[in-house]
Amino acid sequence: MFRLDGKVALITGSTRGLGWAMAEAMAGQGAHVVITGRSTADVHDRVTDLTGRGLAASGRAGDLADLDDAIAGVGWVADTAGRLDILINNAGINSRAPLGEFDVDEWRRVLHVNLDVVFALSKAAVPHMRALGAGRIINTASIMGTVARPTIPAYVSSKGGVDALTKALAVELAPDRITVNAIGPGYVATEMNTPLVEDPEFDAMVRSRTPLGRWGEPAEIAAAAVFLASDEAGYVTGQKLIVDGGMTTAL
Ligand code: GCO
Repeated sequence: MFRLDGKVALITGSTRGLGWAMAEAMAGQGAHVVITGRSTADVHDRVTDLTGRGLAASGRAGDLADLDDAIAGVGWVADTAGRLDILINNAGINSRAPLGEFDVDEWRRVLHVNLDVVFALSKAAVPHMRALGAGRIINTASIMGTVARPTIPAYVSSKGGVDALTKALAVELAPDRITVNAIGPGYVATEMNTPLVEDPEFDAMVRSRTPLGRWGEPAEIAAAAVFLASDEAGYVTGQKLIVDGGMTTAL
């Protein structure tokens, strides 16, 4: 079960953090994974790491701020890998500041990467998936959007938008047998969260507010992505699979 042999998976933001964990896991399940990120060197190193283990991988560097290039990248994957079965809209950024210091330009930057890009790449991927008669779109959402905390208004709003977009695309693309789902990570020890992990008070808050009493591991989020990408998840669509150690369940 949960094999991905013969599938091509494009994973945005996959040179590190959750995206890299997803790439490793999905390549390990037989997929050809396409690594993307801003650093040409990092993309090359990650592809070499996977192919060195006998796994199928290729890569393309690019900055999602350049939407036209990002959209072109979707076509590049289908052209070079021969097909596109799975799109994981994982790339995301966070920005943290008290509201009075939170500029509209920063708001727009976060919303662009975390939401505009998800819409644009999903739209670009659909024709390639329709040609195959099926597809998987998986969005890295968050527990934010379900819940919120101070100082991250753009992140919370963008991830709430991802939740809504996931539902909108799920109902529109179901006739094409393209499922659209989201993964809602809780607090995972990734590079984006390093400032939080290294803050003793925040670390203690996460551990005390999480029934399982610890931060999540990237591999635990990757396992959810493998499931949602698999044939076995063919009847799951429009959902957000929250992987948070029970945090949003507990009072
Ligand atoms: C923060 C964190 C969170 C986590 C995660 C929770 O500033 O509170 O960055 O947003 O990264 O997204 O799901």
